[in-house]
Amino acid sequence: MQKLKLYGTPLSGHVHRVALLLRMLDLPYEFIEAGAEVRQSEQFRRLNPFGQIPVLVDGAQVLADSNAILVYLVKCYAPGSHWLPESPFAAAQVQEWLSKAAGEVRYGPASSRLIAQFSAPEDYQSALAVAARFLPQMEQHLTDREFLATDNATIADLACYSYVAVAPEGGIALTPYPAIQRWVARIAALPGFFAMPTLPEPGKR
Ligand SMILES: N[C@@H](CCC(=O)N[C@@H](CS)C(=O)NCC(=O)O)C(=O)O
Repeated sequence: MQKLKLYGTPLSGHVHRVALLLRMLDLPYEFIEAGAEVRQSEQFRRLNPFGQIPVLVDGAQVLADSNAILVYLVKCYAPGSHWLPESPFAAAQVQEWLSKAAGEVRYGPASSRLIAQFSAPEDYQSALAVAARFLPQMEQHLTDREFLATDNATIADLACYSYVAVAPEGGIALTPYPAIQRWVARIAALPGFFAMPTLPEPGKR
């Protein structure tokens, strides 16, 4: 039995970012499929009262929220590593992009994919507008940088990666953003990387 248990579904970018870090840190874990029915169960609500995935169970510790889990994993299993630098400035840069992952990425590219692929009751025009403001800023930021927060890959890159990489599945092309595309390829070349299962782009079914 694995010590680390990850509750999730393979198509969730929030789950994927955690699974990516687990694999990149070479940490064995048990993946427990937690679809809508499981998430509504009393047993799952005891793990996360918000009823959301991912949830990570590490022995007696139960953690929810993907970005919080990323911080926890580095602090426990790779402290002082490039994934989450200690210096105040670098740590703040990482936090800035973790916030963008939970803000602009969630309500832009992730929302458009949720609507296009899973008919989520969210506003498609609003999601496109958020993405149309955010992606050019991200493109500009990456024009002369390899990674988002420091010279090395950090948890901020993983947090932003999953939903930005699959933006076309929500009807948002990445072709206008060559620096983002190069960054996507850079993350995909990191040891331990694995891709999310792909979904057909809207209009290409
Ligand atoms: N802030 C949370 C958001 C997680 C989230 O939205 N998970 C989705 C799947 S991608 C979920 O569980 N949705 C079900 C629900 O909200 O009821 C995180 O970063 O983990």
